[in-house]
Amino acid sequence: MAALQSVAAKSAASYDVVVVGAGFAGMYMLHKLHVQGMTARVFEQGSGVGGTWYWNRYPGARCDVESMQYSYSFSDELQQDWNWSERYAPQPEILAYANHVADRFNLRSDIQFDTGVERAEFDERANIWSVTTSDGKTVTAKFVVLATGCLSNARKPDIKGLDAFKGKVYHTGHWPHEPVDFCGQRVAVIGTGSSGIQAVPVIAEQARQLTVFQRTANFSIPARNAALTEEERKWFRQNYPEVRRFAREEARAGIYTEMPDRGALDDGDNERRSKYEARWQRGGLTFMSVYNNLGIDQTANDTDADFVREKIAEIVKDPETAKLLQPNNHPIGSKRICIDTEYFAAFNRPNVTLVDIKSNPIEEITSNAVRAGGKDYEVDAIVLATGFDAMTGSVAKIDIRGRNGQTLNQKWAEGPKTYLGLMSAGFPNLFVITGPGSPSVLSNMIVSIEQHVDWIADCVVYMRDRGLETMEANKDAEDKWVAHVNEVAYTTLYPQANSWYMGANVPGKPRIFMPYIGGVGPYRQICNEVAAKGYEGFTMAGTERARAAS
Ligand code: NA7
Repeated sequence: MAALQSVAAKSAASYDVVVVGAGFAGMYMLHKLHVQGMTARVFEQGSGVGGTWYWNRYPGARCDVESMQYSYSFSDELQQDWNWSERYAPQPEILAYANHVADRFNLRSDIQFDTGVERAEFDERANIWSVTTSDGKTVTAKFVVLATGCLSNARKPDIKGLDAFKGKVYHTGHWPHEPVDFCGQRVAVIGTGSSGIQAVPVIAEQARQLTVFQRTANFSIPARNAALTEEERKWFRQNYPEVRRFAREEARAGIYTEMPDRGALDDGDNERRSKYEARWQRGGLTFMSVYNNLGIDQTANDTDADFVREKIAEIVKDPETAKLLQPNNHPIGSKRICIDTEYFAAFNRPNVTLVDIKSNPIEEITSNAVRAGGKDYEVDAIVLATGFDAMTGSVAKIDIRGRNGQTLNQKWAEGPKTYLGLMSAGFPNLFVITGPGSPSVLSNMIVSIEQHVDWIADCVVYMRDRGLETMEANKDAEDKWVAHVNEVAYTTLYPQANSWYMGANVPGKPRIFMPYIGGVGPYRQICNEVAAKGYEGFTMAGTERARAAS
């Protein structure tokens, strides 16, 4: 590799690495590059760090992974110092944590805020990327790392008349920075995924009237959120080495929890019910790990789904509303399970109404109402909790051109193709953090982010040490990986749901199961083995020369 620039060359518009995005992935990537003495520039379209947690400021927004585990592990001092206040951190606290990390590790001076990356083009003669930003400037870099986030491209639905609505329209994924007060207002929430489910109970407390427009009922488990005690924090702090090791190496989803050793049908009805009840009382995402076959065996899954449907019927007083809220068109867990605080109970309030838009679709939005099934629901404000163009949406917004001028959008027209979710053939020195083809959104994101950043950072140092110019995924390795990702997905119940994992929430998006379902532990092992074999499946230009020299 033409000598990587020294830190002294920092002010030049040429860097070892350009990182796109200053969320948790981009921030840790920058920190690693600092440690390795590389020059880097991070471009971030928001005015601050935090990524998802910068944009998703809607009422009730909080993480669905427990705070003590949804946090960086790379610095023991950091994890010993930071005081999470609740079992599930609310958005403002996660954003404060992101800001603390940016300050503590001196990241800000290398982040350019309010700047989107619009184009990245690989120059095959010079082996260099040219990156053009929204301020009209172009910088060059040896490597580009896309830390663009999986749920960062908020999707506004194509509903007739939406732009003509006279009241305020909000999207949960693009919430205003100033406080939004719904007191005394009639509010519509469209969408009942994780964001809608978190927002509804909070908005219900403020609004005069809340109308929830539901297309698909979702499974949701009580979060049982509570203040963390000093004793709980202390337990984690003392046990972090094992908690983090387990999350990285053994867990499927990057979360420290029990690993079930039996299937749902191995227990009798009473035993099974009491286990579900215990997990329901405990609350949280690990509800799905009561048994080891809930994600793969339909009959086993039905026992779990039936339990949750019964719970919904117990909580919701009006039988008709309860029936509508009971999910019945996908296996439990085949869409990311939601966790909530009093979501179903919110429908017992006199000011909350559920409208089923599966059987009575929204026809249009008028200047003052949402019209569905021929009826006008007059509202003052509309909250779109309609999700994201997930996993690929933010990458697709950048005009990325690799070898022979091919764009990444052309290459991914029929679905994303990557080797290990890290690189795509034909796009040398371009890495994706938690990209499609890696465990990503099926895991505790911070565990997956740290694994990818460490792997990429090691790889860049490997190349620097050997004087290597380019690294690129081999087409055959990529094809095999894409086939493997699909094959594993189809051994599970996941593909049965019309989920954003499949791209099914975006009209016209190819239906491909995007994340790798093999589990973070096995996936990490695969990545480590690939690296140990001299980056098997990748071509590094100059490999032979470098090997001969060593
Ligand atoms: P999701 O999970 O994609 O949920 C979006 C919701 O919006 C879902 O209920 C959709 O119904 C609904 N939706 C989407 N488009 C429309 C239109 N056009 N009309 C009516 N309803 C619509 O996004 P979230 O933000 O809630 O959560 C994303 C992830 O963030 C979540 O999984 C966690 O990991 C955190 P549908 O199901 O498509 O029928």
